[in-house]
Amino acid sequence: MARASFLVVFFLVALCNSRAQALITDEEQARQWLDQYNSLAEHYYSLAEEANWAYETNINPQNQQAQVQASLNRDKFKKEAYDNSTQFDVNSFTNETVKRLFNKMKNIGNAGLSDQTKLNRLTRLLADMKQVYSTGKVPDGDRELVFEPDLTNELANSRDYDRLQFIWKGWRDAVGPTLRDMYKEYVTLKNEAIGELGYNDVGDYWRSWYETPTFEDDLEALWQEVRPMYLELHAYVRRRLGEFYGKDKIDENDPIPAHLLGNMWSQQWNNIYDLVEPFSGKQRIDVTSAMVNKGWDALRMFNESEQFFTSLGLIPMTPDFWRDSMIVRPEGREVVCYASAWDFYNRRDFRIKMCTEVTQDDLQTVHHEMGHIEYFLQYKDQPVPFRDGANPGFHEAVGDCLALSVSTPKHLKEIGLIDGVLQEDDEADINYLMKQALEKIAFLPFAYMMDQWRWKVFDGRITPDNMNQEWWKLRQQYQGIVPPVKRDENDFDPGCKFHIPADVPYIRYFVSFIVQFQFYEAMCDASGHTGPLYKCDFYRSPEAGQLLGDMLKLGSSRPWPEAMEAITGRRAMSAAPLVRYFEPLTTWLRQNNTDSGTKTGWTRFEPWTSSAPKMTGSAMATALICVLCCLFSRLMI
Ligand code: X8Z
Ligand code: ZN
Repeated sequence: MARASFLVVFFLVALCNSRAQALITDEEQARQWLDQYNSLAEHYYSLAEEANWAYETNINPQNQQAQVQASLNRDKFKKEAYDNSTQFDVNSFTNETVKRLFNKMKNIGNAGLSDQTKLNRLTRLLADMKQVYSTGKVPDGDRELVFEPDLTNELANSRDYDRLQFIWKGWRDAVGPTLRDMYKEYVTLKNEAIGELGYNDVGDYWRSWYETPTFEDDLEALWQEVRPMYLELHAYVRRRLGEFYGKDKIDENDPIPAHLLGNMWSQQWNNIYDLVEPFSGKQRIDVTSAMVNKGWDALRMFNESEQFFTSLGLIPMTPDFWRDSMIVRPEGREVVCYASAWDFYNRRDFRIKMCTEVTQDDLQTVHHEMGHIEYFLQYKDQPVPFRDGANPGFHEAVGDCLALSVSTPKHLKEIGLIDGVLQEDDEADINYLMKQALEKIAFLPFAYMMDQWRWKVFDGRITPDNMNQEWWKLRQQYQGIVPPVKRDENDFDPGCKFHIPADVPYIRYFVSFIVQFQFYEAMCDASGHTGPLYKCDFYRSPEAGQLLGDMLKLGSSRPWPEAMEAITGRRAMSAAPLVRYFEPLTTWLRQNNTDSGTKTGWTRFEPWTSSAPKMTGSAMATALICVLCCLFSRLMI
């Protein structure tokens, strides 16, 4: 604490000295100021992260209070630093890096809120929303189901229509209504904070991180490019689900009921691979049971992941990482289970927090999180404002890119999760690509619509009294899904997805799922891979590792197209590698849908109602006759 007050005084004195003067043009003075800023930023950021870690790994009122206080201290520092940075005449500077550092300093987020009472309230609200989400439970007889692992597992594994519906609705009842009013207040306060920074609204601020004037148009173009693949996949899955659950439950022209896709938000569908497998009787490509049978545990999964990173010559996890990370759900205390990776901004301390289960899904997530840590490690010596992804999508893409290599049957065999001789024929390939598509292609419209919804909430196109209805309109429009039970405005279904109450923007994942295939293709080329892209495993390729590592080291010191160029040789985001990867499956799906007379797309529905059985033809005819009779009898009178 003594150190903290000393630093505050030191910092303020240094800055106040310059306050009375005209704008400072001396670049050397600016550099010194930045150095000083950097060590203070490390100090306040790491204290805030420590307190946040303590809270999220042990939710209780004392830890929440300490977390809120540390966050407010950091915000106070950020605001003062930003205010004082305006003493410099940044436009007169010649050094691009110095200029960029000063510009990054404007990104102070909630700290922009000058009314302290409101900032306190917003900070508390954020902690409370996370708590509501993380401690939500679904009563089930004499049990209480927690989200991870109970609800996640049931959604993934149950094939009972009614049980799935119970779980799906139960989770939404458990947290949605409580979060609804909190979220409205959050939107108002957060917009006010961001407004003070000169942005139109929070969405405008979040999008600014991509430094791309045409960002929204670029995203729409990418979506239009991949949408035809999604429509083929959607139509195929809908038909197979109809065959399994019955045509009365899933009509061939309708959106799919949201609870049948193996995931609480229907965001990734790989858990229902068994229901939609193209060719039966082939080698198993779902390795969850192999992991369990071979006695894998969370530590083994983390070790395997690190081994993959180091095989590329990338940086291993640190001793502190292994000592301080939380990799399984602890007993006897509430925690935020949602997986996350943490940079404590002291160049030493990096951790993962995850309630790992022994499943293939979680093995993917372990790689995902370790990808974040690898980025942290690579850019740790950059100044604090540059300790970030080239853009947020890049950060999300690193671990997933490596996992594309890990998930190849070739690699799974290498690490002992597939036994016997590898089956390599066209049917086995289509099965594999289907599994990948259920994870990667199914995700794209979800990742796109999440922030379409939020941007509209923040800029007022969606008003507080129609948040849920508009959510379901977008869910139907992009994903072609409908709720299995009636929804109304007392529900708050967006709040039942972690990133919404947790204040984490989501478009980063859409970007990630596009660019990870660009990174993957570049690394495959560097490793000397030839043949179909989806067969590439760049395990033990120092060339692939070097290419990635060089890009990660840049952090956010350069605009992202330069980072993209460093790894792929091209500056733009492109869906071409993803389209190439899935090409054999896309062709197969088109053919299969045509041959089976399966139509793509869906007819409109009242999305805020439900997918409950519809009026049959005869009921419709009876209703029509009644109306006509009624009209006729009126005319007669
Ligand atoms: O939230 C995550 C990571 C943490 S950054 C586990 N992901 C998104 C999600 O689960 O919704 C990874 C993929 C998409
Ligand atoms: Zn992530």
